[in-house]
Amino acid sequence: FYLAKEKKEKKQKGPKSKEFEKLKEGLRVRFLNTAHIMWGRDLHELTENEIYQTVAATAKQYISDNWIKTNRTYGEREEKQVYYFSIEFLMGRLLKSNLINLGIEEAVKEVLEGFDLNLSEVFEEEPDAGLGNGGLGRLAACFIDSMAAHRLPGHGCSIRYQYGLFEQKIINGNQVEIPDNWLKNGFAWEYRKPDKAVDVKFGGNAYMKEMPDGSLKLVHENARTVMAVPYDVPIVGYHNNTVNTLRLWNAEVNRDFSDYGMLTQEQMRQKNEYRMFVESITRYLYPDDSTYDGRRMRLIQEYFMTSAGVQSIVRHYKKTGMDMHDFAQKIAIHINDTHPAVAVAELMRILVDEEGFEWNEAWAITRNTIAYTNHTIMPEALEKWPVDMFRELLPRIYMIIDEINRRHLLEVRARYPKNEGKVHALSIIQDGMVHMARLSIVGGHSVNGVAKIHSDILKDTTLRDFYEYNPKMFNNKTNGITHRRWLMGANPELADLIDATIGSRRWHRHPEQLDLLNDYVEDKPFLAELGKIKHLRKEALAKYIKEHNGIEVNPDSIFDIQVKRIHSYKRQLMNILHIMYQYHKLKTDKNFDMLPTTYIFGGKAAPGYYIAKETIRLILAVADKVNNDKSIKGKIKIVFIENFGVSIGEIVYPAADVSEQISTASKEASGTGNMKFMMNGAITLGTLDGANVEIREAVGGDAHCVIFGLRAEEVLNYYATGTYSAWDEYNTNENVRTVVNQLTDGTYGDFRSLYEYLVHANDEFFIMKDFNAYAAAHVEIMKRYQDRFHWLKSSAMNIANSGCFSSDRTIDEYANEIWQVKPVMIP
Ligand code: 4GP
Repeated sequence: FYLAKEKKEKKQKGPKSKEFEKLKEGLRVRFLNTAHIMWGRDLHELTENEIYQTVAATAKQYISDNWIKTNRTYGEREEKQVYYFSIEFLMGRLLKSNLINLGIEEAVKEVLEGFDLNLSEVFEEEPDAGLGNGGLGRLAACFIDSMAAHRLPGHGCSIRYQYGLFEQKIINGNQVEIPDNWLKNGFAWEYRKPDKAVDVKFGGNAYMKEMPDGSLKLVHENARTVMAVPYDVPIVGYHNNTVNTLRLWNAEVNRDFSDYGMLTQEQMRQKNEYRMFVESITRYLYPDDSTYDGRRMRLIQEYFMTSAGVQSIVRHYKKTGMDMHDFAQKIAIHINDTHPAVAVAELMRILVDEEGFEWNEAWAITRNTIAYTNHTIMPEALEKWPVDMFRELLPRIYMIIDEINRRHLLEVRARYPKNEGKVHALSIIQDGMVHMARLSIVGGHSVNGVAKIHSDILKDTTLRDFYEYNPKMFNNKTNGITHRRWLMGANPELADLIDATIGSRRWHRHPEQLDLLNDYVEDKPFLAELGKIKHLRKEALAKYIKEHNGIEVNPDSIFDIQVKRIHSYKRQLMNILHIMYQYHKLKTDKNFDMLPTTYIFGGKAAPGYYIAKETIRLILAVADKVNNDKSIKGKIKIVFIENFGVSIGEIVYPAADVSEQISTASKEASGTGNMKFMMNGAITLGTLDGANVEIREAVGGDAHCVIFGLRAEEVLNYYATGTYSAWDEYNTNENVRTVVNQLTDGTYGDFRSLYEYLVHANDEFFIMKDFNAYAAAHVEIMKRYQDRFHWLKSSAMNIANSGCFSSDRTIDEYANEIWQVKPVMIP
């Protein structure tokens, strides 16, 4: 750190290059002008938020030239384009990453200092664009960052939700959900494009009508038309001139809608109802799926964004003058999980109904255009829609899916004569439901999982029949994270240290070159600096915790962190039960000792997910008791960080010593938090699940991570044979029984539902079964932590071998193996 800091200071003190000074002067002038134009007031009269908006607007001036140039180049050169459809894009804040990508962060910082303004404080004014729940949405955000960084013509398509994922407040020891009104001061990065609006149709009747010449024509009558208006967000490439587009769709009333004029009461009522319907479409991320209407709204959202997206792609494509027959050579559409799976039928609809293609040709184009990624094997997330709901909402789309399925089953029956079992397993429409994963597979040319083990499980179990039917289309693309945000942005001191140590910044563009650090993993001066930086990040998190939770934590204790959505399979419950166990030992066993540890949790529970909310309540109740017990001399501190999201993550990941990745093996498709921790030098304490398997491989085995617990085969075998008995486990495992009993004996309050869930509902995710192994893994962690040299070496090994988990690597694989797109230089 000091090495790096010294170098940086020298750089700062020395005469700056002329170019840098010119850049600063340009920025200064633009900044002042922008402030005057936007607000009509003097700089010193502006609020902090107005300053933020001014800085963002200034940065946009450096972006827009390149945006225009990028679009022009793509069009002129007729380059193949990728569109990444995702119902979530969890972008977080954009100012810092845009400044980093533009290469003007340092200059902006200095210009602001000239006005007595602090850039870090300006960053804090930006609301997180929380248009996602968790892994899937954050992955999409990392992917568009990497596409732009690698000059790939790749764009995002999603929804402009008026309210993002709820804001989590902890009130009286419980999670409370507050609407996330993130747009209240406007979104600085969006550009409304009303001229690019398209119409999306819902409901009505669709049928084929015979024309006088004997041909058949599709008629779709009495549909409700919703206007989809795009809001475009520029996605800035890293130190190149590429600026791609994230297009977010907003639902608005029809062009000819007006509530003026002479209307009868009935007409007024209909208008109001229509307006309410339209405005509800893009209001909330993830409408309440516990009700029929909530689920129906989700399907409306899915078709809304997908139809708008596909229509606008086709429209733009035709405008460039290219031949629709070449569509699949020039366009790739990626569907991020099944939410945009209706793209298959929507593209067919456009090709057949509007462009006059014959079915087979349209089908070939559609299949060659579309590819699908699966993100979870959790059955509740594998989308199925009741036929009745589907047909009523999307009559023409249903007709098309029915026809796709009819033709598909003809092939299936030819392949497997007299095997109705196969027909059942492979049919898109089955038992009154439309199966979206099946539609995605049949209608595309590629299916991938998101980590090796996950892709294997898809082939062997979840999608086995489809794998046997068409093995060639299955592949794996292990997830990644953008190292620009999660290392260079979140941990600049570490980035500086890496630069100074390996004597090169090439890894900024080629993250695989982080492996040059492998030469230094035993270098004592380097390790000493690494240790200091970790301490610095821990102090920063301790300060955040003090300010937000009022809890004093010791930066010299082990920071053991689990941050992610709260879900039974992720087993936050096992984590807190183990802390209860340690506390119990401290209180009752004189021979027991442990290293001081700060256990940090963060994550949101879905509003209707009772067990997850009870888990939060338990964590908070245990924290309350343990943190206030002076007799244990601060050996354990427990912190629940409220409202965990992208921006808070940027403070949390760099501060971890231990990364808790403890899902039941086979359940976590990949995980990406595990990669963020690793890249910042935390040691993984995990099961052999998701990308943990590959993290272990990358760091060279068990010496630099701690693996425990049931393996995926064992878990799947227990499920298949039904031979796990939680009751027996409870009765024979004393450690577990002691703490599980504390759920109901009043030690922390009444947590009967959790007790029942474990003991009588058969502990679905093997918490009790894995408990002893988990406790032993913690003992191992503490043993290793005491050997400072080896601990730091492990930390360095993790950083040095994290390059393959950059989303730049992942995106290159998608580009080469699925999309067939090439980088395009923007002049
Ligand atoms: C998540 C998976 O649970 C996680 O393992 C994976 O890393 C991530 O997708 C990105 O691939 N799934 C979801 C979801 O977020 O909504 O299904």
